[in-house]
This record gives sequence, C-alpha cells and structure tokens, in this order.
Amino acid sequence: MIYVYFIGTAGSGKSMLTGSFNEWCKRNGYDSIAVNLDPGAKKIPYAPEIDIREWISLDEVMKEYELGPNGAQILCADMLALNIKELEERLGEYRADYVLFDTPGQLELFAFRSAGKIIIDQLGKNRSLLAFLIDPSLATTPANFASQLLLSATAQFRLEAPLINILTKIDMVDGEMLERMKEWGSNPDALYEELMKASSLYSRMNEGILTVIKEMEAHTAFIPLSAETWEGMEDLYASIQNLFYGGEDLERK
Ligand SMILES: Nc1nc2c(ncn2[C@@H]2O[C@H](COP(=O)(O)OP(=O)(O)O)[C@@H](O)[C@H]2O)c(=O)[nH]1
Ligand SMILES: [Mg+2]
Repeated sequence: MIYVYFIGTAGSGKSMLTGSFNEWCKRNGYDSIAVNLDPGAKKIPYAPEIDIREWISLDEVMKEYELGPNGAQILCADMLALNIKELEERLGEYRADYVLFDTPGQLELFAFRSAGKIIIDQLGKNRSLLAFLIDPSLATTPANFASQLLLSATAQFRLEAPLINILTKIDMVDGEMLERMKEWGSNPDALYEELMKASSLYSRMNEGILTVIKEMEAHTAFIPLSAETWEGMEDLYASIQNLFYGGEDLERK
C-alpha cells in the first residue's frame, strides 16, 4: 500500500483532486481508494470508500462540547488520531495499492497539530507521500509563489515524509501566467532572479529562501494539473511511481 496525503491551504483543491485522481486510477486499472479525513466536511465532491465521519461528527462535537464551528474543527482534528485502529481495520479490508487521503480544509489542522503526524507515523512513514497543493490564485507573483513553496517546506519539515508539489486548477490560469508559474516551480534560480528584481531590499532573505527551496528539491517533483480536465494526472501517477519504485510500474512488479 502507498499512502498519498493531499495537503494544502483551504480551497486549494484537495477534495476535488482526491476524488478525480481516485477516478483516474480506477479507469486506468489501478487499485485505489479515497479516504476522507475531514470530519468537518459538509459536502464532498466524490464518494470516499472510507470516511472519518463514520466515527467523528462535527455537529455532534459542537453540541456535546458547546463549541462554535472553529473550536469544534480544531477538536475534531485532534480527535482524528483516536480512531486509528478503526481506520487501520477498514484499510485492511480494502488492501488497496494506493490510498488517497483527503485532509481537513485548513492546512494547519492536519500539518501543524499532532493528529496528522501521528496518523502518518502510525500507518507507515516509509510508504507515505505528501502531495502539497498550490492554489494558483495564491501564487501569482514570485513572492507569493515562493511563500507557497515555503509553506510546503514547513509542512514537510513538520511531517517528515517525502513531498511533491502540485500546482492545481491549471485550467483556470491563463497561458502566459501558467508558463511563468511552471518556470518558477521547476527552476529555483529563475524564481530567485525574479524575487531579486521585485524586492532586492530583502536580498539576504531571498537567498535564504532560495536555499530552503533548493534543499527541499521542490523543483524535482513539481506537477501542474487540473482536477477538472484531468490534464497532468499521468504526471502525478508517474511521480508517485518514481518515488517508490524508481519509475518501474507497480503493476509490472
Ligand atoms: N476549475 C477548477 N476548479 C477546481 C479544481 N480543483 C478544485 N476546484 C474548485 O476549487 C474549489 C475548492 O476545491 P476543494 O477541492 O473543495 O478544495 P479543498 O478545500 O482543498 O478541499 C471548489 O469550488 C472546486 O470545485 C480544478 O482543477 N479546476
Ligand atoms: Mg476539502
């Protein structure tokens, strides 16, 4: 089993990509399942095989602990790890080759509180991959783009698992902008140059940022894709294969 955790800021497209990549895998004959780890999800744009809401309900937590929606979201996220046994049992029933995890809306609920790390460690870090989703609307300038990469690096630093960066919703980005984003994502030196042009005031900071970005090797696995048109889905699959099997297809093993 390979575990892929889709993480990213609220609205970056985690739920939609979990659903569409699951569908893409099935259509291509790969054995995958989708797991919803967002107890606070009201509506999910796909039918997950396993759903944390079987065990944790935001509405019940709000009632029981007399909390508003924000407080209840945090408590629910902290409660995620309490159901690991049940989760493992259900995963064992499927024994799927690819388990795709949709994580809670707000990045910090999964990446920076304790439960996310506990789940990843417990299920097996050596079989896990973090897929960090970059919302193009938050990455339109070199500084914004670099900030997303830093957020991604922070999540990887915190969760200590291999990571790939995914630029989502490329069907919504105009051609010229998309080309620039692809360049920033795959060539850190080009990003650095543009950062320096835009704000040489912070040149030492820019250098530090570039070092972090290069160190995390963000550019080696940067995948632009659309969950709407499915452009880039093969690249995502290839990049997962590459990470775990050095490019050799699991099906042929
Ligand atoms: N056009 C387009 N819209 C997308 C894509 N991915 C997500 N969205 C939309 O972006 C919004 C947020 O997506 P969602 O998956 O709920 O984000 P999450 O909060 O990270 O789970 C929804 O309205 C989606 O329909 C995409 O690839 N293309
Ligand atoms: Mg979601």
